[in-house]
Amino acid sequence: MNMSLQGRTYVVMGVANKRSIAWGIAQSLHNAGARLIFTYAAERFEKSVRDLAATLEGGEESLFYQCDVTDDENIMETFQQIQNDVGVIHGLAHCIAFANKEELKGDFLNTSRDGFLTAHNISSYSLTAVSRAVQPLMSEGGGIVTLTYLGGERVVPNYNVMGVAKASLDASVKYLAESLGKHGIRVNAISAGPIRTLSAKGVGDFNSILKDIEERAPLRRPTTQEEVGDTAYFLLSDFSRGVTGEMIHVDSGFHIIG
Ligand code: NDP
Ligand code: KAL
Repeated sequence: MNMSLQGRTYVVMGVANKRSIAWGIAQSLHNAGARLIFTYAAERFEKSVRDLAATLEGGEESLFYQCDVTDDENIMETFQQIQNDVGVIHGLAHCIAFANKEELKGDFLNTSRDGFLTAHNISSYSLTAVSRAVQPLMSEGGGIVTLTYLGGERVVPNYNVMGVAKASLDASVKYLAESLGKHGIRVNAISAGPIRTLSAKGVGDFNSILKDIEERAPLRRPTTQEEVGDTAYFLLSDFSRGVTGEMIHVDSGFHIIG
């Protein structure tokens, strides 16, 4: 078996800028020879995504589509267009989450109905919606990977409604793995340690969270985009062909510490 992804095409959803975890995944897949398709939600990020892809050798072959995961019609049109343009897809990386800023501080008890639904809609349900849309394109089988965080398994201060949405996402991974297994499609999650991205900006006390990782995580260092990217590459390659419904922590081992 070889680790090359030459001749394969992957959809990467959620590159906002060069710090995005999705960008780390895109780089790892690209280095393995994959052809990439990028989707972005906000038009304001289109240029950023295109400019980044252009920095990849042969990146001019990449394709770009606008896809807002709150809009079922937009999702269907996007994957219909991808099917028309490229035909078969071998995998997808879902790197999308959102909660209103005001829900990401203070007491979880004060979570509003609207805030709860928004977080779950974008951060959890979107995986099911996108998996359903991509399934017909994955006619040769393949992998779907999503990104989760420890705050879905334990209470992490300020993560609040996003933790509940991640718990729902984590359960969705298992149910989707069962639904899609018969089609040769595997569904897995990577639980990443804290990485300073645009989403992480301005929420919580990121510095003290990182300090804690550096002091207490078994590897005594923060998680990098590249580490997550390479694990996504593994999960989207044939080397993980027996793995589905799984969550792999790429977090310097922090999750084992009590
Ligand atoms: P980024 O801010 O780089 O990426 C978040 C992405 O979510 C953006 O590209 C954004 O696109 C996209 N998004 C938000 N709303 C929508 C929508 N309605 N439709 C489509 N896309 C949308 O942050 P990260 O790289 O940190 O986040 C990626 C994933 O990693 C998230 O699931 C996050 O929870 C997870 N994660 C992050 C960790 C970290 O420490 N950074 C740790 C563990 C998990 P746009 O800007 O175009 O709206
Ligand atoms: C405990 C941690 C500290 C931070 C607390 C909450 C983090 C929640 C993540 C969530 C995705 C952040 C947002 O939705 C931010 C949003 O309200 C405002 N930002 C934006 O709209 C920007 C412009 C766009 C690009 O962002 C999105 N998401 O669309 C958690 C830390 C330690 C780990 C993290 C950051 C986990 C995670 O899930 O991201």
